[in-house]
Amino acid sequence: MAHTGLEAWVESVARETLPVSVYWCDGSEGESHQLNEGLVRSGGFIRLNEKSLPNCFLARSDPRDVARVEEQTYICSRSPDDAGPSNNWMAPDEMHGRLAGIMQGCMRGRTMYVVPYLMGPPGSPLSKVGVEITDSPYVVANLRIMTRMGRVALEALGSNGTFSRGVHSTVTLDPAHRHISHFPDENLVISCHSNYGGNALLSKKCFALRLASVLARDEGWLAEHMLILRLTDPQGRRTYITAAFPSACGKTNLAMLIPPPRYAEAGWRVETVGDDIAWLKFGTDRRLYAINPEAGFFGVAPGTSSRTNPNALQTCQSNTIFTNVALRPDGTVWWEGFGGLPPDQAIDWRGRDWTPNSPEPAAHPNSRFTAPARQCPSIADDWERPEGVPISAMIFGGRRSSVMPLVYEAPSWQYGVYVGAAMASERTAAAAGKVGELRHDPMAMLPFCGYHMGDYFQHWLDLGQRGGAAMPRIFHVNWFKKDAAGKFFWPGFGESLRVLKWIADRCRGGGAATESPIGWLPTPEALDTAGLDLPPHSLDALLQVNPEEWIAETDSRTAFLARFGDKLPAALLEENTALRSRL
Ligand code: GTP
Ligand code: SPV
Ligand code: MN
Repeated sequence: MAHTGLEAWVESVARETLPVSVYWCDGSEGESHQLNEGLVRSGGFIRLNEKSLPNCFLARSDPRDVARVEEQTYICSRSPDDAGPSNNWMAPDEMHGRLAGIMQGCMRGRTMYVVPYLMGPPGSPLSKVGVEITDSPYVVANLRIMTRMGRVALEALGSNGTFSRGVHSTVTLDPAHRHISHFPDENLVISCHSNYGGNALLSKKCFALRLASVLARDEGWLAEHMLILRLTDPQGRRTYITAAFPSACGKTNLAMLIPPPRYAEAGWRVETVGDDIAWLKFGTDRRLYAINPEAGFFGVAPGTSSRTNPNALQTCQSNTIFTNVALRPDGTVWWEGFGGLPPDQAIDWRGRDWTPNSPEPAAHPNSRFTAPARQCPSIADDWERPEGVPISAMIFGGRRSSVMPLVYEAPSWQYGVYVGAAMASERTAAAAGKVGELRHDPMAMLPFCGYHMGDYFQHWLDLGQRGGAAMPRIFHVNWFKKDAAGKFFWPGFGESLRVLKWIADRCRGGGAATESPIGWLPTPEALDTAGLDLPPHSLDALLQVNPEEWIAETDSRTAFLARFGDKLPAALLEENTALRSRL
């Protein structure tokens, strides 16, 4: 049965954008094949080596269109007070007016694709439908991997279901006219002049985080920038953990962690439920249950190797789109941190000849792979469980070369919310801006919260009231502390299982800990370092809480939290003041 609201909207967008044709995606294999063939013919895709990388393609973006653009991302809620100080705001009417000038006739000579997609497992009460209209076949090919696309979504929608709307056009890719505009009151996103993941795959950050966070506030749940993993101990006991790290700070890697051999032999296992976004709702037992709304991974390529993340590498051996990586003469791909020797020659992400002597990296630092989650060797067998998985621990963390210890635990939900609100991390290449600069990024949601973050913190506190003792425990981790020579103290990757083990122990009432002004730290004995070969004093440095540094940290938090004005929950300021006096 047709959905008249959907059809009317599609017609109205076509009347405005004037495409030569309108194509409704059904999500079938045949359709995907035709789309990819078309992209190869037009030069949008380069087919990779059919033997070693079957059905894989390389795409090169416009060199000015390689990351999210936070300066050109807008939350157009009714009042600026609804968007809050961390978002760019424009009045909805004004933005609609501005966009009308851009979108009028923008699809002339192009096909307009209508892409219905389902976020979340089929049949899940937590799942939601979105429809993206786009003139980019690259976007359609990516959405087919990242979401459950086509017929399955229309079936979930029925003839009168509600859906989130997205309109996307590459127009001319002119950076000066780029707009990623969200209209929370209309459940609508309009995105123009970019073809990059987070700006153009509107299912992901635009719907599943920015618009969904508003729905979550209104409906009493959470839409978060979090991985979801399942940790199994040698007794077969499962602990489900979420972790919120800012972009390019290790979510995909932690979600696909392979335990060090000694642990693997003992029976420890990490399995992947999601690597970027979690939707969390209360179950009837008052626990929080999480689903991964996505069906694929849009992962950072550089640094992904058979040493650091073999699961990710195996996931992208077939049916994968690589964007802005380097091409080897044999039709395979390469990037910095691939492992082994660099190729003698390659074509870089901009299509230029490259050798190891070239001054610039061969792959863009934010180059990505788009791969189906079901191909991941570590995918959990319950990753599509309609009810979601029950969460025992939530981890916050970021890139901090100093101050932050390897791990600590918040003694209460309220303090944990404060820990998340006070998070900061060094900037990465995932968004345009200066890499390395320290910035506050509450809950790793600064670029993704679709409403006033003061209200967002209060929402977190309210959920804690509702869940009471059944709420997950909250932890903070930092894999990125550096020594005086600039080397990471912590080996990270698989070895971080040692930290997950302590976290799981804590959730079961075990795991030795010492009280510190900032929260519970593992005792040096509780954190197993056997076989790690850490230089002397590294563990001390990793677990150190330096009062002078921390006093400066609390002062920077005071200044940051003040930005949220009257809407900042008093409890968070009180936690900050109390921490400062404990120090
Ligand atoms: P988004 O997809 O942007 O949200 O990123 P993400 O949080 O999933 O980050 P990802 O796991 O892709 O890691 C980004 C970069 O950090 C990669 O280059 C990794 O190699 C590196 N990285 C991840 N985990 C660790 C770690 O434990 N230690 C160190 N030193 N680097 C890490
Ligand atoms: C991120 O930047 O956090 C990503 C990539 O996961 S994007 O989808 O572009 O936002
Ligand atoms: Mn992300």
